[in-house]
Amino acid sequence: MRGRFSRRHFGKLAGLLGLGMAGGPAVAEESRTTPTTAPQRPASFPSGFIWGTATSSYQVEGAVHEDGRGLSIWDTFTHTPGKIYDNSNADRANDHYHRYKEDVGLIKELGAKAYRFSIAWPRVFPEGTGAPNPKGLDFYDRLLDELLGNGIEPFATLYHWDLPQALQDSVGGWQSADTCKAFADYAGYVAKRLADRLKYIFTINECGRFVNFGYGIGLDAPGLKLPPAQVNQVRHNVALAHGLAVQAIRAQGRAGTKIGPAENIAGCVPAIDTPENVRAAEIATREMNAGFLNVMLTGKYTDGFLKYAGKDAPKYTDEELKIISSPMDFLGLNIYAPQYYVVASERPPGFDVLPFPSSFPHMSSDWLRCAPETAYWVPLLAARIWNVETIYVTENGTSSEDKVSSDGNIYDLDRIMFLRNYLTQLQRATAEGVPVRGYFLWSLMDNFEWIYGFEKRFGLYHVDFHTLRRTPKLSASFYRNVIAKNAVGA
Ligand code: PNW
Repeated sequence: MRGRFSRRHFGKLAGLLGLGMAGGPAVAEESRTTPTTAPQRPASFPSGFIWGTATSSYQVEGAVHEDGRGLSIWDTFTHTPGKIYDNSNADRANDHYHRYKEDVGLIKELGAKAYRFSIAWPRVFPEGTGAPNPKGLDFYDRLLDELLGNGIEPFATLYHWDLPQALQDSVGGWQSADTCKAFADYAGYVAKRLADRLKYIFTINECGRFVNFGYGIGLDAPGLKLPPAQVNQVRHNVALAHGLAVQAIRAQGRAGTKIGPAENIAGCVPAIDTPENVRAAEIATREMNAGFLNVMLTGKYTDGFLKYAGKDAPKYTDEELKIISSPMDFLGLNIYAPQYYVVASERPPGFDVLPFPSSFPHMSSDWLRCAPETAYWVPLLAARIWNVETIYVTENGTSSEDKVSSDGNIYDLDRIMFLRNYLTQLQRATAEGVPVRGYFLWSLMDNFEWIYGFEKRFGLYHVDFHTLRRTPKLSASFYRNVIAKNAVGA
């Protein structure tokens, strides 16, 4: 062995990394002989809990010019100078398009039984609408077979931000209801073609993020800074597209296909968990998610939302609200950081939002505040407010510096700390009966992190973006252990 570890240390590490080294038990003599109190009870998840990992098409596939794929707004955006921090693009990314078999092998190595990926709309309809590309679904056909052949359940997202550029050019993308119609056609087509093997479909990933960042403040593709009334109309159109897609999948797919969104719910956490603050967090969660989740699940915009929007409120019909709230089968929640800590207030609507102190800890991405209790409160409040019976955590994970050590390993202890704490809180929720049925760790492997390019790494597997070699980080061993035990702390 190389490096500065003693043999005993190395044995321990090797054990952790699952290297099967004959290092001997790395347990100090005294701890073997000291009488212990009752063994620590592992915090188990419900039986049948689905453990998975996640990626998205533009972030991993590469092969942007292959097999008739059209351009997406992210191709255009990344090739516009100044938009991406490290001036990179995802033309090649992880080359998952060609290496998917190896990548399915990585999922299998973790023992995960589910994989959330996304389908690139411009592969299927290069112009967004009109004639489908005859080769457009071939890759996903192969991927589905490979996953199922390895005992991994596919969960596909239809829209993870790669809007066909043609729709942006012709009708202004999500500014137009024509895009909602095109999305529904695409959703129906995918369902018709793949529903024999694809049983779980997420409509849209993180409406909240791409509407605000893409159309409001211009940081994400397509880079627009529209006035509030137009952003609200985009928001409404996206919600409508979700509802139309649900209907199209029901109409053209198979009975029993499960459908839902994968939303970055604006998580509102009680600052101190008194009954009054918990009630305040509930009110806040409803109001802060009025534009997407609440309207999708109730068919109404809240009074607060409409009052706040005032003259800038979106234009809509009652019929559209019905479509938006088409019944779903589950709620998918991306859970990273809390949006707000709240306390009760005497003033309507009954909560106050507290400012974050600058010393609040965050992970390697500065927006990713480390607040494990988010994984407890967010699903609990969502289930309570909207009375949902099935929740999937569709994303959770963290970026980390992930330096490769001199011994070739990546000791991402901060990621393990993050996951251990978030999963402990998630387990607490399931133990109290919150209906979380599965968890998708973001991400299977390092990939193109949008405006941060390749600078931010979220993977369980490290990717060398020169050689494209995948290497498990220590957190991959951590997650494998969680999955094997169906528990944290075991
Ligand atoms: C999500 N924020 O994006 C996306 O669904 C993934 O594609 C992405 O790679 C992952 O989370 C990690 O970033 C987010 O600023 C981007 O709060 C930014 C935020 C949240 C989610």
